[in-house]
Amino acid sequence: MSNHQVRALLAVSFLTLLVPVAGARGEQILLSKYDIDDAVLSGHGNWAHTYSGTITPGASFVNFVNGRLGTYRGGGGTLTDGVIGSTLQTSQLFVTPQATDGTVIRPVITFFLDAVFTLDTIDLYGGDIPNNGIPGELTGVTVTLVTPDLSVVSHAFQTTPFGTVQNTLGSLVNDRVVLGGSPLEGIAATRVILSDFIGTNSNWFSLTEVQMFGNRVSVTPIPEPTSLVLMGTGLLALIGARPVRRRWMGRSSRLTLSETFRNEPQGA
Ligand SMILES: [Ca+2]
Repeated sequence: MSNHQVRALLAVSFLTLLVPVAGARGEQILLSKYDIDDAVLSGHGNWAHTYSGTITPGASFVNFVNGRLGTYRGGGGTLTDGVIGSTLQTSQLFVTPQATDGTVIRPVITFFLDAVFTLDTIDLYGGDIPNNGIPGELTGVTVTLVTPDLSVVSHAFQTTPFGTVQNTLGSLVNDRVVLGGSPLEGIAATRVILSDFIGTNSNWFSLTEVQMFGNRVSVTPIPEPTSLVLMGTGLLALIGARPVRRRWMGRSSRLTLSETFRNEPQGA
């Protein structure tokens, strides 16, 4: 074996060491709170859920029975309480893409992470309700990662059923999103947005718990514009009236975030 071949072999071996083990899962990420656009208020179709944040009721609709949309902000509840529900009263019912009266309904759920993470897995638990056909019918979802500097990266995923409980249609009631090998692999995020849910029974799907796994990333916090303005004021006082370079002006991706979604998520 020539020296060149040895060097190439060593390089390949080193790279192999750097590649994460397939299927390896990082730590479970604490989801401190979540917002929802186009939630269906608790009680529709006798399904119930809890939410601790503010709930702003929206349009009424008819989807076989009466229902009402709501905008949820700044709280936690059924989706992150650590309980895998086994009843209609412990799993949140969603409607998409539209109700039977034609009302367009596009749920968007924004999860706020307690730190910066790269994600490897998102588990969507539908509810261990074997005598119902709604949990587990999801087949796809779009995942959007919001980075610490508020740029966004999205990818549409097909989900993989997992677990042991089947619904009345024979589908496993849980669905998994694997980010490894996707364009979202290795991207550091502070928020995770789920939207464009595909796969329903009639036009319903359900979630009783959402769990995310990944690796904690160490980053230098980026000052918010307000603190930069304050810092700029202090600098101006120190150095007179010389203009201060406003490096945050380059963060045009902030526009992308609010343009992508109708309401920019609040909080962290
Ligand atoms: Ca739960």
